Amino acid sequence: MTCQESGGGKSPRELAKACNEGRMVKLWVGLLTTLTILVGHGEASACKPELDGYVQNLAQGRPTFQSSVYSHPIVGLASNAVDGSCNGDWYAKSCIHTNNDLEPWWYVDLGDRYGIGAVVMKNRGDCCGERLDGAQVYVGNDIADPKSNFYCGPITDTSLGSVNTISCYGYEGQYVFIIIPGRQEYLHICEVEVFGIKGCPMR
Ligand SMILES: [Ca+2]
Repeated sequence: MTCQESGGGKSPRELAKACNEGRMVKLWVGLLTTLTILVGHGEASACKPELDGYVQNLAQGRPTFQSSVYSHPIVGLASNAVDGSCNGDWYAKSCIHTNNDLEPWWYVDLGDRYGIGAVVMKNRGDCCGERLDGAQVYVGNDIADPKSNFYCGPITDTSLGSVNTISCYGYEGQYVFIIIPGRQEYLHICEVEVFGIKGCPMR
């Protein structure tokens, strides 16, 4: 239900209330579904295969960018994190990899503004999972200063092949950023899935 569809002679205040209530239900259904699904460490194509066909992964196939590309025969392009493969093996050529940058970053352009319920991240499974320690997820519309956007939360599980689900509480944005703040580090991620809805902004 959009703001317009929920009209019917309601005042702007009533409209906003109805819209937000409708969006809250949708967001919480999606979010709770995401959060309650068991974390998988396998090599399924989707990081959350149970969500296929239920909620759309907004990130898959969208334009992506990162602070640098690691020089290696296997090329860790930014797009590898939205290629639809959750394979955590670097040698499967489906992970991103930056250089040892100061505060390395990656982001995806969703093409439009969405209320983001959750971001799912697949860590590398064959090596070096601890490099994601302290990585942060942001959502918003400012690509010039990513850390000025809404801070969803940190990566908490850096074990090999881990799948982290970070809630963004329905905050609206076109871009989802992943940053390792405050140190020099390699950033590698094997897949990022973004779940949310389009509609009137919550914030
Ligand atoms: Ca991938």
